[in-house]
Amino acid sequence: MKQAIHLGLLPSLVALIALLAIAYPSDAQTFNPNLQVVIDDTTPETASGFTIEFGIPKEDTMFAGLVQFIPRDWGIVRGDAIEVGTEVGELEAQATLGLIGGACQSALPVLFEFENASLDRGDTVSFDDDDDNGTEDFAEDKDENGILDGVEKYPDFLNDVFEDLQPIRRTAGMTIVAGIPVFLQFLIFEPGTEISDEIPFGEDLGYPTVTVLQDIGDDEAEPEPGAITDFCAPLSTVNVTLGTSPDGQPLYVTPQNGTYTFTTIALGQRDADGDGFENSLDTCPFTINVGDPKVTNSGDLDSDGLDAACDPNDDLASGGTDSDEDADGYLNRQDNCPLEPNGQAEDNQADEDLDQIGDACDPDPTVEDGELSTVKLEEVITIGDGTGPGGPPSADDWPGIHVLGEDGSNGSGDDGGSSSGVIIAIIIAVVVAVAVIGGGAAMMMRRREA
Ligand SMILES: [Ca+2]
Ligand SMILES: [Ca+2]
Ligand SMILES: [Ca+2]
Ligand SMILES: [Ca+2]
Repeated sequence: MKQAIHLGLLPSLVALIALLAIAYPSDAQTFNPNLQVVIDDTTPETASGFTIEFGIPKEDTMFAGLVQFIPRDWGIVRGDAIEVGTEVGELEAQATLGLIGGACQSALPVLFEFENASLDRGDTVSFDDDDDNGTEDFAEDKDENGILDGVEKYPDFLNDVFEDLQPIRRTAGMTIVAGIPVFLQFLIFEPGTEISDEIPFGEDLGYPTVTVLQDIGDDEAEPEPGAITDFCAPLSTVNVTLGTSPDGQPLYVTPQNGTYTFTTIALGQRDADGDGFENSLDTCPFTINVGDPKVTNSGDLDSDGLDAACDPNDDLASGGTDSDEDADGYLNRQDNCPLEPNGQAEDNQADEDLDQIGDACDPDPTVEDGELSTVKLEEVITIGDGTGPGGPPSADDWPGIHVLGEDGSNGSGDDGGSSSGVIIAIIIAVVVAVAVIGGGAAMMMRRREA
């Protein structure tokens, strides 16, 4: 009965799809994120917070990486001068997800409340459930002091991802999405710290702030099949950073009278066939899609999540519907090779070049397919009347404030020989947690030994 109804609709659907195909030949890939920075109080040398809004419009590819820079003369109170567990801000996001193989169009609001987190790289906590009690160790509060262990201790994978780089501040928060603890961190490094080949980390840009979502970037992390099968644009985020803690301690201090630039460098995900759908979203990464994976049943007559452009059987009448075409445990929309078995029993979604196309179906697994679009966004902020020469706030007046080059931990110029031969996969700033839960959807850049 149900099938008969579907069949009746077939001719009109085919006609509609043909029309759409004519109207929209192949959309070129676009990546035009937007940025807005608002300072709470622009009085010079005053404890003040700021709000950063970042968004990606619906028609764009999702971002692969995001690093925000705080101007180098800004006053940043060091994380080790702020009590661990102190409330320091929050992030509100509206994410777009694909659930259980459906179109990527489900809006999900997410809220993270952030605390100042430990910088002690020698006192670590695991991102796995090492003690086998059913909860990942970072998401527990073993000493019951009200502070999450991932805040109180340094997640061990950060030492693998960033090697010997010591952040000057770490902000962390957890929220639960679909029953899964999702951990979001911001790590602030000294200006000039070289974190990725893909991003110009010029010292003049200021303090790089790297967003770390879950344990993306950890070579040891294993993807798992899950209910969240896609993570795509549109995305909107509002990140509120407090200037003063609830008990009155300054956290950020405005610089002297002058003008300053907040910079964001965002990388758009790769789209091998240039059809406007990034590889992670595109079930046919090398063929222009018939439909739009952000629209229900578009270009997918048998509704199995696999676009007609590469579905070996997109025909309802002959029973083509198969939400896991290669029967490897990953639904088509989540599978980085929907037509080649590469599930947990095989190579478990291995993707050596991190282009979101699995090794099992990547024509050259060591050469990335598609370009990373790079966008540099700048927002000029006026402090005071903006006529002064600028400069940092006085360290004498603001205890605990970071002074450039003073701690020598990882300042510019000393990182040339410091990294080992290990390839560092670094993160991505995915503001919303769910990408990783989507399994195999790790979005990352990597740093190679020079
Ligand atoms: Ca395609
Ligand atoms: Ca299909
Ligand atoms: Ca597969
Ligand atoms: Ca690949």
